[in-house]
Amino acid sequence: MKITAARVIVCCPGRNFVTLKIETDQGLTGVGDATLNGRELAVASYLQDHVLPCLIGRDPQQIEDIWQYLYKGAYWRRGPVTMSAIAAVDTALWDIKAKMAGMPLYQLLGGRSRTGVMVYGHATGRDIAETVDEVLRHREEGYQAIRAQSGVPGLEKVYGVSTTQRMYEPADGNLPNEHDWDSAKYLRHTPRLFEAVREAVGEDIHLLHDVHHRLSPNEAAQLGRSLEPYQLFWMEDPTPADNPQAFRLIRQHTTTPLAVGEVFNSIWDCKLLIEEQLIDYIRATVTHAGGITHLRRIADLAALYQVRTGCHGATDLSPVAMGAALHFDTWVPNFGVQEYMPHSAQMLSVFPHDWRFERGMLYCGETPGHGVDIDEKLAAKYPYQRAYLPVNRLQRDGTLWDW
Ligand code: EZ4
Ligand code: CO
Repeated sequence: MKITAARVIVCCPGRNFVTLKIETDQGLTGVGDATLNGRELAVASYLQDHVLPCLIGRDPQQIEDIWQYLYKGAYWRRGPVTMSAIAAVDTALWDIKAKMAGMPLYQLLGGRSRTGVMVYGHATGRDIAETVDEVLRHREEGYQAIRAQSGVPGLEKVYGVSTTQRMYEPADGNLPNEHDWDSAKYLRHTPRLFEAVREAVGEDIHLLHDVHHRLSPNEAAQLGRSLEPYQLFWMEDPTPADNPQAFRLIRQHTTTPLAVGEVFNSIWDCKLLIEEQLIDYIRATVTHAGGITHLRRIADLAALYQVRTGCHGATDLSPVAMGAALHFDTWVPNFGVQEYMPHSAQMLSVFPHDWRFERGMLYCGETPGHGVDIDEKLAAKYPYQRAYLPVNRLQRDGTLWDW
């Protein structure tokens, strides 16, 4: 069996997606997601100019060898661009292999560990009252786990809170927008938010919160402590994990569970955090951490230390990534939760898929492969539009801050 063609499709049905499609001499095709929010064309070029020429003629069944070839063979290992490109190839190859076997991907991985995938939704509001309403609305829709974010008094724009609409799109500017930040205001406000949310929603709903890398380790420890009465499912990205040792300090001071890893690309980013049991959930996902082949390795390492998975699932992970993630989640023994930020109808229309949402759960389908394809004709109607994630500056003096 041979790979006969491979194409990179960049489209913008409401947001940018980079998709790889691989064709074989036996008529089977596979797709993989390579979207790197705000840096899409770098991955498209990496694939198009440097990876695809090496794929033509190879046996698509050799998933492991192709993974090693692209990872070790480049000499320049890791990094988001490289690992997203490898992920797209890997996901497309698993799609092909599962189609060859006539099985949904989760069967090929080892079979079903659960009936469905618990997801958490995003409840955001400009103030506490709006966030409480959104949390209650999610509960009505059947969500068992809900992430709560709200505007902070005195700050104009903060992470995850749109001033104009209910949903937010992380990459919201044709040039980077600027947000403002003040850790003291945020630290005062957030326990009040969770006091109100917990009071309104009762004890049975899992509550999550994303700090988005903005606190120092000591501030993160303070926040974790102040949130303990509200029994969070997790506190996400409390401080940048560039220095994983920083989590020792947070861990010593709070029992609020910690989740990290949406910007991780490799098992090496996860190693110390997992081995020292400094986190409870690892958020690496298929697209940015080297595909199914590498994510499985991360999950197996995590399982040794009772760390569970919590795959990133914002809208910049395409419906293809969601399909692959759901097969992974259905199989992985140490599953925790899956993030779910619904795509728009327009985005979904470009990616025919068989996964479905029902009352707080996502279910992968039974179609052979990962169950997601791309409608290339429709994709061609939505050309790439430059879009950036915002940057974050301290309100006090404009110092560029973590986003
Ligand atoms: O900011 O996916 O938990 N989810 C998140 C996301 C990220 C975006 C970045 O592209 O933090 O909203
Ligand atoms: Co996050």
